[in-house]
Amino acid sequence: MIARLTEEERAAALARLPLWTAVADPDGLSRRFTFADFNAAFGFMTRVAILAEKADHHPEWSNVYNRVDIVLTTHDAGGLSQRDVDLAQAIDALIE
Ligand code: HBI
Repeated sequence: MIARLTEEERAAALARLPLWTAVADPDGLSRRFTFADFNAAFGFMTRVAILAEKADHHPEWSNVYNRVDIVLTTHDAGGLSQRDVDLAQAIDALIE
């Protein structure tokens, strides 16, 4: 059973994820990615999809042309869990 992060754990996680924003409903993390064009955006989504499958943890996301909005929340925990933090860090590593 995966647990929601405590307030202290959330604060520590957010400090390490400065490009992500805490959101409510769902309780999670959000980040907007903007690329040169659709092709680049979709290529990014493909790489995130591979990460998500490997982690068995999947984003809630939308794509409009060169923009990808990602929300990470853990359905099994009913909110923000360590799996979201881990996936956010892995996604950030794709971009750096
Ligand atoms: N992805 N975001 C998210 N939250 C989950 O709870 C989740 C998931 N991907 C797969 C998954 N859970 C499986 O563990 C369950 O569907 C069995």
